Formats: sequence, C-alpha cells, structure tokens
Amino acid sequence: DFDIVALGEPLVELNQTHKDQRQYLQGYGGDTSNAVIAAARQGARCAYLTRVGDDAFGRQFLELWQAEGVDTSGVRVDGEAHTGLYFVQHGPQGHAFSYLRRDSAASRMTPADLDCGLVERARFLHVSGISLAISTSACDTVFAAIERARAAGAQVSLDSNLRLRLWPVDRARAVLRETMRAADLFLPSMDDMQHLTGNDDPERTLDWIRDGGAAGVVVLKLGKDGSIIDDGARRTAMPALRVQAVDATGAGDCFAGSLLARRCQGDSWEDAVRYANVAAALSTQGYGAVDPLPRAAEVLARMKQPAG
Ligand code: KDG
Repeated sequence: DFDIVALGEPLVELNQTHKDQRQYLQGYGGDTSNAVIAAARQGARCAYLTRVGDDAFGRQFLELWQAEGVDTSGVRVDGEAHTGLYFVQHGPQGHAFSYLRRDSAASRMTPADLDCGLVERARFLHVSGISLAISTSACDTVFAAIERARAAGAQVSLDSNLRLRLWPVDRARAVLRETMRAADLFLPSMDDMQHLTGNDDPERTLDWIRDGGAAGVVVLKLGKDGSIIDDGARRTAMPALRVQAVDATGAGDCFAGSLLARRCQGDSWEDAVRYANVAAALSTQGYGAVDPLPRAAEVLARMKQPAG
C-alpha cells in the first residue's frame, strides 16, 4: 500500500543556467511528479499515475521514478503522443516558464487509466490545479480518482497550482471550487487565490474558501510571509524560512510532498508545515525542480541549526 498516490503531468525541464543564456540544463518537472519525488525522498511510499509518450523522455521519466522508489505500475506509455516539456528562463523578476505540452501524453489520460487500482491503496491521493487544467479528459480522471479515493477511505490533497495559460479564469475558479470541497487538505497559494477571488487579504481568502464549502484542513501559502494553517477550528500563522534562492522552481511541490510525507509519519499539521518549510527552502538552493529536492537527513540536519 502507499502513503501517497499522485496524478498529473510530468514535463521534461530545460532550465536556463546563469552562465550562458542559450545553455539549458535538462531536468525533470511537472508539479505532481515533483511532489511525489519529494515525498519519496522523505521516506514516503509513493506511486504516480500518468501517461508518458513512447519517446526518450518518457523512458527517462520511468527510470527516474523507479530510481526514486516511486511505483510506476500506473504509468501508461501512450504511443500516439509525446511527453510534454517546458523551459525555465531566469530574469530580474524571478523565473518564467514556457511550455510545449499541448496534446501531450498526460493530457490524454482517461478515467479508465484508474483501473489499475492504485488510488484505492493510498492514504492520500494528491492532485493539483494543473492535473485538472491540462484537458477535459484529465479533469474527468481527477474527479473519478477523487470518487474512488473517497469510496476507499483515502484522503484527498489538492494544490491550487493555477496556470492561466491552460484554462480561462472562470473555469479554473469553478472547477477548483468544486474540487476543494472534496479535499481533506487544500494547499492554495495567496497568488493563485488572488487571481480567483480578486482580493489579497489572507483572512478574507480563508473565509472565501470556507464559505465555498471547503471542510478539510487548509494551508494558505503566503510566500515570504510563511503560511496559515486553518484546521477548521483555528488559524495558526507559520513563519517562512528565509533563504537566498537560486531557482524556486518546484519549491511549492516540495512543500506539498514533504508535508504529506510527514503527515503520514505522524506529524501534527504544525510540525509537518515546519518541516515542509525547511525542505522547500532547501529545494531552492540549486537549479531545477527535482535535482535539488532534499532528502530527510538534510532537512533534519537543517532543522537542528539555529534559525537565521
Ligand atoms: O511547480 C513547478 C512546476 O510548475 C513545473 O515543474 C512545471 O508542472 C509544471 C507546470 O505546469 O507549470
């Protein structure tokens, strides 16, 4: 059985390195894949559900997950589509993404892909706004997975990860609202919520989420201002760990995966968020979404150091 089964789209990453603007470092990305690898590095038992193309990148991903100990029995190789990819470019405003993902293999997922029975064997099913946005059949697959998870007694975790290049804001708002109602854990970022609700106040944003029918635990991510845990009974502000980032790609995914992993290991929400903050900060210390994801020993060592 698994602690975390995630569902979504893996994307090959081509990351501009600072020395030569035309030089790209190949790595791996895709929010839910990043999250599940981060969780596996913290010791969680994980599986991933997706489709990859019958191409070199699809094979690389299968090797990557297997090397990380992520179960791939739910990964289908789709001979009629390619594995998606994206570029990361770094500028004064931080990083920017360009995507080549339309009609990718993962976007061709259908609810029948769930017949492998993985979701039923999970403690947490983890999905995101990107899993919901890449296509209508992927969206249907996420909803079907949530139904299966709930029927089997698994918990549902949802990261907002809003990508407005993938869907119009009105659809994003409607679908994410529906999905957050089914989530036992909702991980929205303040930036994403601002696009959906038009307001930039964290307390009012949490009210909007509760009024919208979210009944689970909500961890609202405020960037450099840390996060707020709303467990339904009370709201607790958690500070961020300040670090000088090299590349923040995948930091939110590392936060999600580490949080889930630590929850499965018995942490309270506060302890799990504290741990995930450190893991996410460490993940920004190198280029790429996956390569710099820390392992448990590094996170625990950093947590023993005095703050500052
Ligand atoms: O969080 C990092 C992801 O955004 C990146 O790996 C690519 O999944 C990705 C996306 O669609 O933006």
